[in-house]
Amino acid sequence: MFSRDALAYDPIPLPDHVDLDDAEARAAAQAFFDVMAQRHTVRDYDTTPIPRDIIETCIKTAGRAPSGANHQPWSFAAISNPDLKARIRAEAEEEERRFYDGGAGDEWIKALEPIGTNDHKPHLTDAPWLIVVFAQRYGEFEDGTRYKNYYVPESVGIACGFLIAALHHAGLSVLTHTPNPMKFLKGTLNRPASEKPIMILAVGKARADAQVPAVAKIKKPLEEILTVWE
Ligand code: IYR
Repeated sequence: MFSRDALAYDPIPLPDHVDLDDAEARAAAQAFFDVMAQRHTVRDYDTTPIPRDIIETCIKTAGRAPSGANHQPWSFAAISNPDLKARIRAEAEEEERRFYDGGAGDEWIKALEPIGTNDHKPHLTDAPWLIVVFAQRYGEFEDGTRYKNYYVPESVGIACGFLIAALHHAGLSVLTHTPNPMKFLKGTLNRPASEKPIMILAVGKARADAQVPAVAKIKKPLEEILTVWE
């Protein structure tokens, strides 16, 4: 997407300038907190299809994340095809069996106990969409020569945050799933050598009888996550 010619700095006036007064900003901050505080990681999905355009708009939002040198080092695969979802589930479960059968080590398995996870991943076929996020370790010009990307994990992490927030805002539930290792996704989804799978998001509506682990409601209080110097 980048051309080697368009490298000059060309400042333009800030588009979409926002100027809220303090009261408006306070109300907006609180309203967004209230929305995001209702986000829960969900493993029990309703199989009802979700229209593709909603997923596309949320991925466009992810694409508005800031990134190192604006290189946007991410790509997304959105999968509703039942056969492909089944294949990804089978491959992920195979990795997870190894993980839970000892690959993870005792400390990791103990840390996961209150979350209640195991190698059974029905959400990967129940959820109407899987979104696989890839990081581009380097970019390529049209002639095939490579350019470096910068702050790739940070940039892709921010894009994932935007995506999860966008999906939640659209009334959809998400599970961030990271089979370990997940290299198989590269072959299954036919990605170029530059791309590394980062996570699978299972996306859809939570089932009416969906459950979450009680421990998920325990969030660190502000005093524990913030220090202020005024
Ligand atoms: N990938 C495994 C294990 C797992 C690891 C962490 I860290 C979690 O927060 C949850 C699960 C799995 O998906 O079961």
